[in-house]
Amino acid sequence: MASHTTWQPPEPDQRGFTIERHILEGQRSAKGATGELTALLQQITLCTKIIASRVNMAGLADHLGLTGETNVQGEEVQKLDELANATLIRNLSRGGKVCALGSEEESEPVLPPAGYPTGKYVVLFDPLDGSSNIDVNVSIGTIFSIHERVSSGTTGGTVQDLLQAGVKQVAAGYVIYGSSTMLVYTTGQGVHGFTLDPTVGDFFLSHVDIRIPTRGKIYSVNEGNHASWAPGVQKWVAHLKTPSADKQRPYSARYVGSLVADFHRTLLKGGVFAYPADDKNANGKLRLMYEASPLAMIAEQAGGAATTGKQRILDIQPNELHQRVPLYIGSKEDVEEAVRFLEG
Ligand code: AFP
Repeated sequence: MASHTTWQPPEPDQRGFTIERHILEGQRSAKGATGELTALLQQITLCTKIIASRVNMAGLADHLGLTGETNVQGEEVQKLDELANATLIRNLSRGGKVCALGSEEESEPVLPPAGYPTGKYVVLFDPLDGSSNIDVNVSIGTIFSIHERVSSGTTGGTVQDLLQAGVKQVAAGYVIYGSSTMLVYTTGQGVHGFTLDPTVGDFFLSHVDIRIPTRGKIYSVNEGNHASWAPGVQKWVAHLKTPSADKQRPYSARYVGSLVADFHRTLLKGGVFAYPADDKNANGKLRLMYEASPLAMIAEQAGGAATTGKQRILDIQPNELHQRVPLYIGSKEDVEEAVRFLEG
């Protein structure tokens, strides 16, 4: 029987670690570290704290909106999306640690403005994933992925710096703006989760070395698309719903419609999230660089797996910034089982 306990309370000596302290400890144990990645992660953390505070206010304004103050409807949601994007771009492009940025909201790479220093990293991000959920107060998130630049030179980077396979990521993470705000990240040394204490304004270590169960009991997929899935996908989902003698099935269905929220639950409880290809979206809906690849690094670092059904997500060499991929991600055994059904 698979264990469903995925994280332990912090060791006594780690209790009370702020995220800054945790990042610095990681730097101390990394041979040859210059502190640049540490500084970049700190810049990203600051951005997400700013976004978290705006997201929380949007919820409040939406609530007030019911009494006649309609300032957080449609247009405002759009503003929040833009605000998250602008916050990340403004802070990271001027912070001296990147040579280029890629945003789900921008068609082209964003370079540091003239006169600002460049650094050896690139960051790709989805500033506010699941943003259509803002107006109904459902969890949303920010996802980020960090690579080292591959182009030579000390000025702005190129699109080739952004178009790297996920296996080359040096760090990846996400922030979920939910019932509490949590930041989960990896630099390739396990996956760690921090909870924002809004009264202090800082993230504190709450989930040490998260391990995803090898098998779960939850599947997460938009079943409204059932009719346009390939037969293998339909058979797989039907299988998950069919009771088994060992009581492992039927699985429970959970689908928020915010990838960060669905992934976060999958990471902690196990199971599988999928956004398959379908008749409308031949390559699925989710973006490789801003969604699939960073979450795949986290899943693998936690002992899970991520695939398109045919290929490991982290092995895909992207050929365009906004490339889409089918995604099956979560507990190793659940993902492997999905692949067996897809292969027929
Ligand atoms: P929005 O940012 O437009 O809400 O899209 C969210 C998302 O990219 C991802 O977070 C969800 O997993 C997925 O789309 C949901 O898509 P469906 O609404 O087609 O199920």
